[in-house]
Amino acid sequence: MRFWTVLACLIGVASAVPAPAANSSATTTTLASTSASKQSSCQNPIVRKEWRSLSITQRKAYLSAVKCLMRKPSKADKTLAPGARTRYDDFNAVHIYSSNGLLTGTGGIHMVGFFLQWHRLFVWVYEKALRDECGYAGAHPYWDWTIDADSGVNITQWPIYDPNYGFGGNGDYIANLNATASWPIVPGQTGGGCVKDGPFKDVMMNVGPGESLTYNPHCLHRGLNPLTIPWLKSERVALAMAADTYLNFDIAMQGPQNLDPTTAITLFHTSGHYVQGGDSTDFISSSTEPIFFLHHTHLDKMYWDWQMKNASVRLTEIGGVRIPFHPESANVTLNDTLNMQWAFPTTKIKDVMHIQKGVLCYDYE
Ligand SMILES: [Cu+2]
Repeated sequence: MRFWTVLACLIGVASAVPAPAANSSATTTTLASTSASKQSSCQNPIVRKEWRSLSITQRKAYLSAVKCLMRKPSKADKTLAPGARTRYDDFNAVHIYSSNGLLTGTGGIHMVGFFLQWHRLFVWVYEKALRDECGYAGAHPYWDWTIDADSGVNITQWPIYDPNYGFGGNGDYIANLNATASWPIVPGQTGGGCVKDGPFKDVMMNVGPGESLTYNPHCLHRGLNPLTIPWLKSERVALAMAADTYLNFDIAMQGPQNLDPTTAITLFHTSGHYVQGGDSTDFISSSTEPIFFLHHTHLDKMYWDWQMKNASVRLTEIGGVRIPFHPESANVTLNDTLNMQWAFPTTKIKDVMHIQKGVLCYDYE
């Protein structure tokens, strides 16, 4: 019920709240141009592959690099993220910190025109940490959930949830999730408790739930949700890929500005989070779930594929609101900036529009 109330409230007050001239993500620093000019040429882009195209050895190497981030000490700005203890917490905290403002409709990185570009850069920075700090030699994998959704295979048997070669499966069944969860629970979750097997069974997440950045060690919660599967089928992606403008593509990915809670689950950005259930359903701290990064890499691949269908237009096409649920707020431009807080220099949107130019250097298989 809270989602309904919160969303109804923020839509209700939308027109009464003056849109700030620029939000925190529109702050420029000279670091941005420094980092952009550093990578002026991209000769050997690393190639991102679908999770099951990785060999078992490569999957294990990826998973142990993620666990390495969960052991390495935090480098986060402790005034902003006092609860962060590990490098994984740092990334979770960047997402939590940057998501602030969604519930009040005052800012953040969701339901805004730069949602896709912010998450594109975020995955890049995470991929860099896996490679530079944890010895991962590969590119970041993506999870194409359409393969699983189209297959008809029982969700508990999906390779991504494999206990030995994947992220592990469901959490313990919790009867009354609504009473304890940090985010309103959509129907259909089959678990909700701590993950019981796989590499993340005993890990501790120290920030979240919701907007909390204080020290709060907790397990990774999951509740696999088969009711999300119809929204993850390839026919849904095909509809998005047929979008004629950036705005329509963006709406197909994350929803319209008058997003209704009952339709949120029918949009595959949301359903790709909700299918894991548990922490993944938390709009603010969904990054507690390590699959977050494979889901968002998949969204980025779709965005790239869509851009390449009409590159001369779509490599510079941008738009959408700067402030969530504020249709009257200024439109996003290529000179607006993406703020990764302490994790990466502030970067202009135009420097992440091409995945082999500006600050980025990767490709998709
Ligand atoms: Cu996000």
